[in-house]
Amino acid sequence: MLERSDIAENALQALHDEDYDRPFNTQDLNADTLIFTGGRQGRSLDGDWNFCVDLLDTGLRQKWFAMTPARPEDRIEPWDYDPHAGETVPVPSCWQMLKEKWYFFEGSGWYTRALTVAPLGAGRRRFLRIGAAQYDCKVFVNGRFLGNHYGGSTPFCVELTDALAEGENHLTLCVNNARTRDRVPMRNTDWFNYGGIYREVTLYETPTSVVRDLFVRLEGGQVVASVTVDGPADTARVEIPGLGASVDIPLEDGRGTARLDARPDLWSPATPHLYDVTCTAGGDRVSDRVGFRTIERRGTEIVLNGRPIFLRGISVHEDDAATGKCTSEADIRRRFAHARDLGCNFLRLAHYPHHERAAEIADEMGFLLWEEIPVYWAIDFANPATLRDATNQLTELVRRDRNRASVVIWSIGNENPDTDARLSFMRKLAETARAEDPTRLVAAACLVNHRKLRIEDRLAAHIDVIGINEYYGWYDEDFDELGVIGENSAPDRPVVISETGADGDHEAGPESGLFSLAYQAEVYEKQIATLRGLDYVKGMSPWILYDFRVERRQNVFQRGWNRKGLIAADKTTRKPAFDILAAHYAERAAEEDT
Ligand code: GCB
Repeated sequence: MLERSDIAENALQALHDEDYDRPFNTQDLNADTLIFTGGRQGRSLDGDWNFCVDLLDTGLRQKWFAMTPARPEDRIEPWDYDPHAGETVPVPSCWQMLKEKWYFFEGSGWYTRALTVAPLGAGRRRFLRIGAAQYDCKVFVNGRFLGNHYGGSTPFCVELTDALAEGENHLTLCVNNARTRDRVPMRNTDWFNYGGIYREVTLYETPTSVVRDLFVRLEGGQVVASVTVDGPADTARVEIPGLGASVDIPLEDGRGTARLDARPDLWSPATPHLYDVTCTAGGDRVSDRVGFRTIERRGTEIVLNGRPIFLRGISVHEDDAATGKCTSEADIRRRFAHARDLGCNFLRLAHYPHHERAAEIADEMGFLLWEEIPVYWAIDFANPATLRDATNQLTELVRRDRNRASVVIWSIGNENPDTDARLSFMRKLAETARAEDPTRLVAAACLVNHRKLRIEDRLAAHIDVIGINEYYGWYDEDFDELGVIGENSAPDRPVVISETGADGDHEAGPESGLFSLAYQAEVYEKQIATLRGLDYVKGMSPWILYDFRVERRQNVFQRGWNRKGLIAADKTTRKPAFDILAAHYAERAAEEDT
């Protein structure tokens, strides 16, 4: 083999080096490198990108990212993929949804596009923001490695100030969706492992001082704003014109917090008041629409703006038959419209951070939200690298959405085994959630102790709301045990039934019994009747609004789908259980009004 250029410095080494990816697994694009983007005018980089799947990671081994555009006849060495030529795919998208042969593909996907920019003025900076890429994303510009992000559902930013030259540049993203034991989630999930850049990609230009973070909230009865600025600014000004309020915040090491003298009308599902907030610092300017409300736990009550509330909820995945995990404004609005038809005031956005538009729309429409990170099932709790990844995903989610009044609960895990390692891991996550945001409740979806038939989980002492996933009438056949659990348990804090339900196949399901629509409806009826008698149950989010795609469900009724939806995967066909839950929520809502 000849050695002709420095791309693959040594072609044989590229074949033999099994540490080829180590330099690129830096995880240095994380919560601390985010910039605040509310109110910024960005340049969309969505659209067609060159694309290639790469099962063997040949691209990292051979350094495809370092290839420059050339005509085939001008190249001096053979190549296995030309990132500047070949087929294109739309961004955002999930590759599974684009070609049948990519349906089960798990590995690296290479995205490349040209990016032409004007000269950057003196004292200006550029940042690239990727809304989400599943799961590991490595960023290269003009052949240079600029950073790596782990976590499939949170945004990340990379500074391009020094990396882009005037004129044409080449941006390459290597996105890898391989499931591994140490990740968050780990290898086994009950939702589909999509891959790709499936949320928006945007280029922002800022002054030297850039607002990295803005957190505005009601705390201790006062409106409080915290700002983080990267750059020479020594004060930040926060204004809420609708309240005639403003404050100059002195910055120390780029950070500052101050109170505003303001009396906002409170945000609630019935009165979703929002206020424009602007923040200026060193020539940079960002803005947001913020609602103000309180949420707390008092004994076994969940208390919104001083009044106990029952969460009439539904769980929802970000999944679509045609686009996978790639969503749209219309898709999100349809989800909320269906939730409204059900009579919900609450949604559980399972099991990972959904698109940020969801919480913005919930703010406008007046829904309460449970947001979650994918600490799901048997995460590698003893592994510090896994904790680091989970902590970063949680921090990115909280920083992205902590100005959203709709978000009332940060959920740090789902159905994890009650081990010492898990308890230590989850306590640290609860601490992170509270340190980043002391104004919301922390929850986790726990399991009931089936042996002792009661709600019992050591994590409960460290969270505010105990989520309980229980499937009496489905996975647990003896329905009567649910009543026994109810009697045996005396939790000292609110319980939300974060999941319950049953599969019902609307196309091929039998007339009766498991997988029939009739059986699904019966489970809902029985669940509602039993849960109604449990005083400490302060909400429910049954599983789930729509049927969703998943690899591990392959019986004749499932056919690759979890069929517990109240509505089928077409997002149109309602199953009978939908009306049963809607009738229950109508009753509950009427009781609250009286
Ligand atoms: C659960 C999980 C959820 C599953 C669901 C089911 O307990 O939390 O992710 O999809 O059950 O349908 O089994």
